[in-house]
Amino acid sequence: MKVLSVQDVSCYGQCSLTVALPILSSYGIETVILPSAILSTHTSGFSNFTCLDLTLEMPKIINHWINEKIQVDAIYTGYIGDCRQFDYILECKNKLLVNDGLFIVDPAMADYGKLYPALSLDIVEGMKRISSIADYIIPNITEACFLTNNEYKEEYDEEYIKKLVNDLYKLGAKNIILTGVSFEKGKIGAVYYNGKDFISYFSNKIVKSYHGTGDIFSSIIVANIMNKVDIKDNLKDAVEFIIDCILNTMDDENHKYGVKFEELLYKRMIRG
Ligand code: PXL
Repeated sequence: MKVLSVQDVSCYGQCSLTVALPILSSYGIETVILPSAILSTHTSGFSNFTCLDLTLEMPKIINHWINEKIQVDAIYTGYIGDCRQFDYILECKNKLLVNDGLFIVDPAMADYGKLYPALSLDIVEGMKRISSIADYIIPNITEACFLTNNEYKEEYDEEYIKKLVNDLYKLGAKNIILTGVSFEKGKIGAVYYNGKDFISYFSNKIVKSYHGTGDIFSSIIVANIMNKVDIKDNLKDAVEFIIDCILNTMDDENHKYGVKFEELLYKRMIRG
């Protein structure tokens, strides 16, 4: 089983490809990567980060793979810093994905009501384009609002969340997993919608947030989809793992840029 992941390499900072690779591997999935850029760190909470954009390398890599007749069972996209790359993502979908392959989009572009610092609104248009033809999308509430032109709210009810997932469904995405949802004080989780079933999983909220947890969440969701895990168990696995990661990190004052997920993956592996 092969998954092609298209997102950046943030060399330091535990997000995007440096979390997708180990997590997908630990779930037994061969991971092919198309790096969109190489950054010294991620862009939230670090200043003066370097960034080498890899847009011009993308067609060369894709053409080589086409010549080698390389095919993948799914494409999983994340943070994209340059809107020219959406055409290359679509080329991957058209030329590298097996016939019944899955196209999975994490429109990683925003949180807490705002776009990430290095991004502009043309990225939102590109994310709309690829989300509209996705088999699965995995946005947080802010990203869902950007994709559907809904107002971002910190306080909301179930109707608001149902409208968001329904608007995402109307946009064209076949399966929606909305993250960071909370209907009750002290609880947080994720909801799933496919045009008919509305499924959710909630756990105890820890009042601390870390960068990169969205990427860890999506990587687990993708890995479980590939392993044909039932959606309710999939939501539970991803939500509980993120909570464990935060608990495992929050006492370490020197570790603020991401979560310490590696020790937990290792513990899962030795427990079998
Ligand atoms: O985790 C999302 C992400 C990925 N890659 C880079 C980022 C961010 C969020 O800010 O800056 C480079």
